[in-house]
Amino acid sequence: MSTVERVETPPAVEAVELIRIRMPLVAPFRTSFGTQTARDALLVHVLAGGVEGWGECVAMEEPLYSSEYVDAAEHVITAHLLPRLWRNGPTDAAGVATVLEPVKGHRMAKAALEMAWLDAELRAQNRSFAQRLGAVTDRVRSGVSVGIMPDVDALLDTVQGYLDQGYLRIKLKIEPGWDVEPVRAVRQRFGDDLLLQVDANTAYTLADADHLARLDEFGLLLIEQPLPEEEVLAHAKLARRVRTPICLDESIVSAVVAAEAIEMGACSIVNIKPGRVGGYLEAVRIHDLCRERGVAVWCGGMLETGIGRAANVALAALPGFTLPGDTSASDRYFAEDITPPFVLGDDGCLAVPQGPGLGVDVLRDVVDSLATARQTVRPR
Ligand code: SMG
Ligand code: MG
Repeated sequence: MSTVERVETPPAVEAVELIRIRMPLVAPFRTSFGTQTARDALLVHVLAGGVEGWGECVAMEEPLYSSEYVDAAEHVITAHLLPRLWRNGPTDAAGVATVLEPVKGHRMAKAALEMAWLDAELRAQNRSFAQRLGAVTDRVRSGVSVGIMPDVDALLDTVQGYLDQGYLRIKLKIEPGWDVEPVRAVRQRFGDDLLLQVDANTAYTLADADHLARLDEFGLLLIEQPLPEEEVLAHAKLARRVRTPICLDESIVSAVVAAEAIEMGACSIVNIKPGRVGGYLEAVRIHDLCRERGVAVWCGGMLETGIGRAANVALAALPGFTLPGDTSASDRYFAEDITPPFVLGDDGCLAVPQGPGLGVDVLRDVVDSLATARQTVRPR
């Protein structure tokens, strides 16, 4: 069982710096809900008794992946979450979620704070995220998520490029009108051994079940989140009409929902994203319950900077993460990252950071050069 324990004396956080950065993506990334050309990320930098901690909020610029978006996350952090944490007095990282529990939703905002608290606490204890979360390996297998392309030729070129780099699994973004044909083309070109899966980001309805069943002939690892977030039961009905395993992403917002979705038969695989579920400690709980039930999990991605990537890679080193994740190398996203870059090894893996806390140095000059706004919040 993974360790989610408390410390004796939590460091008192005396200031929280909220930094917004804008990082251009190396290529536009199109999904069923829109096209992104830059990552507008919110960083949380806490100072606590001589140690610092970093967190990253994965909310996007617009509320299109889910209801959260970065301006709202920053607002709820300053207006509601930090005031509760200050009022409570020193809180260890495992207590952050409990203190913030009365505030409904806003899981990505809560997760960013818990992450920064965890980083500070672990740096003070000279322990790594990997140790704290329960990692059992020091390298994690990397897949890559491939956006919707203008045409099939462009898609095949892009997939070829990623395979040449050594990625071990390809995920194709799909939507109505861009599904069976691109999947067929990739399968035909790269063969049956390619680990291949698709992600619809909620773009279909249960009425599309027969159409989605046409993907069955391509031997996909999974179909990720074909139906809307709230339609968990509909996913269970769909799962009975397609042979390809259903994996849930957007729908799984907590360990409770994960347990119910599995019991309902709505998914046989879970994409774990710590931001979506309120933090790394809840992510570990979902990992644990999936493992108990024999449900495979893999680590999702939200176009994280090196800060979020460091923690994701540590999480993906837990034993239940049996499928390659959307934990790609830094250069898949950015020309310049805000930590030393994560580089894909010859084995198609990323190395799990081993140093204290996140185990990566934040390049403060790069952060400053990308910053679009910042504010410092202190207890009153
Ligand atoms: O970080 O490599 C990444 C992105 C992986 O496809 C990815 N994420 O639904 O799983 C998903 C999407 C959400 C973000 S799309 C902008
Ligand atoms: Mg997804």
